[in-house]
Amino acid sequence: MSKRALITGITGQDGSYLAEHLLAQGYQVWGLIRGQANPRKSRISRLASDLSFVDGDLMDQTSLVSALDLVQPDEVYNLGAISFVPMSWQQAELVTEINGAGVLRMLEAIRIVSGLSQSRADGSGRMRFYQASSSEMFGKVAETPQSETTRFHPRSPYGVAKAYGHFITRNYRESFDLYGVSGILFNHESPRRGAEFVTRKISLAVAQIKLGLQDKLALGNLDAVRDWGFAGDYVKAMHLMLQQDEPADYVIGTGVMHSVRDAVRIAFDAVDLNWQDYVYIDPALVRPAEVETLCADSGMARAALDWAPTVTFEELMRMMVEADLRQVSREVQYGDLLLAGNW
Ligand code: NAP
Ligand code: G4F
Repeated sequence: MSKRALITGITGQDGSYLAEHLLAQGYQVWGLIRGQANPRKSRISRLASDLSFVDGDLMDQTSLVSALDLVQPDEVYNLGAISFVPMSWQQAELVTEINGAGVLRMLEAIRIVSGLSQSRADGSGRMRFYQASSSEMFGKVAETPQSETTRFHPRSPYGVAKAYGHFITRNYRESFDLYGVSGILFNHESPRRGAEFVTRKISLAVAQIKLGLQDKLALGNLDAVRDWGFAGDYVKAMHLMLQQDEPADYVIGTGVMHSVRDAVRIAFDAVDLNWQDYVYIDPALVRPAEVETLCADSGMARAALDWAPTVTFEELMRMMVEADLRQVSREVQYGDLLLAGNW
């Protein structure tokens, strides 16, 4: 019998790569879809035609119970969230509801559908739960690099909500013996990354500038440093975490730091342009409280999961620029409006 997985956040970057990975492993995969006519459903359906869908929303407890009852998954991957950090200062309450309380709703749905006492039972056959925690929880970092034992100091309402989701997952593991793990993932990108995030904003702008469709690129803090990896590598770590005998939380990253300035330079170099001719600073894009640096110590995941990243940052940025050059050229050729969300 093939395993069954339910993924929230199926229409997002990670949901798409995880669905492809699980389908390739022989899983039956369901994606939780919210909204009346979610326009991103057709995009993920095109990529993964064997995928099934079930309606639901992390804001709606009953819909999660119904979805789990219908699908009866072996594994639940909770990737659904408002993931753009600046939005969390604009709509802090909504972000807290989805990214924080939404985790609690899913954990409760698992308890309800499993039978409230079952989650204390022998452990075989119980639903396993993955929570998408974030390096944003480290915020104003207490040490470098950051590991599973580094204390949290989140710098945004997003980071605070993710810290709640992290601790409630751990608490349900300790309170109810629920098989729940959190992956503390550092920034991961791909050609499927949303156009609002800095790497994709850069790769898309570079493609448009190269093709004569854009003059300048406005950015915020060029000195911010991140540990950036490839999303296709990181979803494999999510899956591995749920295959372990004992549930535990893991840090996932490359251990290599780069600045936003590095990202810009590599991307413009890829098309033989000098970034200083095009990039300017827009103070409105600087955040009220910044996470200045992040760097992962993934020693535990490398040892216990045998996981390692396969794509360097330079390769990643070039991959994204090349993908955007192809996409923008196609859109010019066919006279479409620029649909940055198209994969
Ligand atoms: P993404 O591309 O922004 O996707 C977010 C997903 O969440 C979308 O499918 C969205 O669906 C869904 N969603 C939003 N509100 C929802 C709600 N109320 N109920 C159910 N689903 C909802 O994000 P991503 O980059 O794939 O990241 C996946 C997860 O990992 C997120 O939880 C993110 O916070 C976390 N994370 C990401 C990174 C990273 O670098 N990418 C690092 C650490 C942690 P709609 O189509 O309905 O909007
Ligand atoms: O690409 P970003 O928006 O990603 P950020 O804020 O690090 O968050 C991402 O990674 C987290 C993991 O640590 C996830 F939890 C979260 O869901 C998301 O996927 O910004 C990266 C850096 C920031 O320091 C930002 O200030 O780039 C800096 N930056 C400079 N100019 C900019 C810009 N970021 C954006 N989005 N746009 C700019 O113009």
